[in-house]
Amino acid sequence: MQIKRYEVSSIQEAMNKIRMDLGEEAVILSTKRLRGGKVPLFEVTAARDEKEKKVDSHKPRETHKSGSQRVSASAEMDMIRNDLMEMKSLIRDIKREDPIRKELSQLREYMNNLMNVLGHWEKNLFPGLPSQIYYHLVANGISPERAYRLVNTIAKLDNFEDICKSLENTITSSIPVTEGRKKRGVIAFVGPTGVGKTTTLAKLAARYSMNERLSVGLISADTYRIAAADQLKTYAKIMGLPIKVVSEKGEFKEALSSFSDRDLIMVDTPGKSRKDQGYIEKLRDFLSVGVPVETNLLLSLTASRENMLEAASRFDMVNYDNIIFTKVDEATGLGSMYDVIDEVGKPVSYLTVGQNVPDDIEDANPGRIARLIMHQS
Ligand SMILES: Nc1nc2c(ncn2[C@@H]2O[C@H](COP(=O)(O)OP(=O)(O)OP(=O)(O)O)[C@@H](O)[C@H]2O)c(=O)[nH]1
Ligand SMILES: [Mg+2]
Repeated sequence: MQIKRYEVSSIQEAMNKIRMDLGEEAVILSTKRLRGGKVPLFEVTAARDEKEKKVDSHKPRETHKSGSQRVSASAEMDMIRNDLMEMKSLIRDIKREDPIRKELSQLREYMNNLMNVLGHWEKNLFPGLPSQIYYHLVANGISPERAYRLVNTIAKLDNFEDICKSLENTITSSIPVTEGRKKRGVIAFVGPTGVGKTTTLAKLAARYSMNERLSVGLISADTYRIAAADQLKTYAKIMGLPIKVVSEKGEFKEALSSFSDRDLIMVDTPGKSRKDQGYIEKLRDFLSVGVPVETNLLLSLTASRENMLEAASRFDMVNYDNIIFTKVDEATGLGSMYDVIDEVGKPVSYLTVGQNVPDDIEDANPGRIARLIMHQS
């Protein structure tokens, strides 16, 4: 075996040198980013197996050519994988201090997906058209496991568009949505910080009170942060709706009975960090007031799939009835909705699609959700 080491400023430069020195049969043994220096520098080690070359040279020309292409493709794959590893470790290093943690974790998840795709690619799980569909689904944010499962359900069709259409129908029939909008009673909005609870409540309050002419009362239980309730108070004032601010369960019960003449009572709850021990238990206890409370869990699609799944499982304890996906307009990788819906099994009640109150909200519709999952729009 002939082994050579190169110091290069780009992976492409390494590939060119390796091809020239060692030929197409060469394989990459390792790539390493050298630290220090003003320009990026990589150390690439490549090798060529002399024995294999001799044997190959006796094979017919055509076979030898396709063998070389395969080795070269696998060498490039090694390069890509090493690059991704390198990027992942760099991200891990800076993640500890960096304020843009969320974006980095999304980037890391994206790279994990890529790694998975490369893994499946190498194993050649789906040759031909199904593999294109598989990459399409994973690139859209569906987890590799669920993409694999979906690809296994596809009918024997022979073009990409037809297969996508058929998968879209399969997904449409698997999306549960809330049947019949609530016109009376108590509706609460729960979820992680900043997902859009207060804004979504305001959009729906406007819709119910103005379009459907229902009498609506608002309750803000968000007294954790200074002036947190002011946001909802402002909306209430604009819409001419009564509002009560409550900080504990007794006050909440009183507020509910003072609104007993109202068709609909909408309750805003505070978002709290997941590090806040006991918060979900307190929330569950707070919402157990002896009257049915329809609870909506809000999940922002700008969060990673893992974050959404983690939040869905954390809020399980409050036994929420519906999911509202927020920030459709800002998110990429909307396929992650498929994982959440499939995992959680609760109906989706609304999608929110922007910051404008009251317009940027839509009733959940299975066909629309399936299109977002498959085509992102
Ligand atoms: N792009 C976009 N932004 C949204 C959407 N819904 C809410 N927002 C924005 O998200 C930010 C947070 O919204 P809030 O309604 O305050 O979120 P919250 O869940 O009540 O936040 P906390 O009470 O702090 O936990 C605001 O800037 C909203 O305008 C949406 O559908 N799309
Ligand atoms: Mg809020």
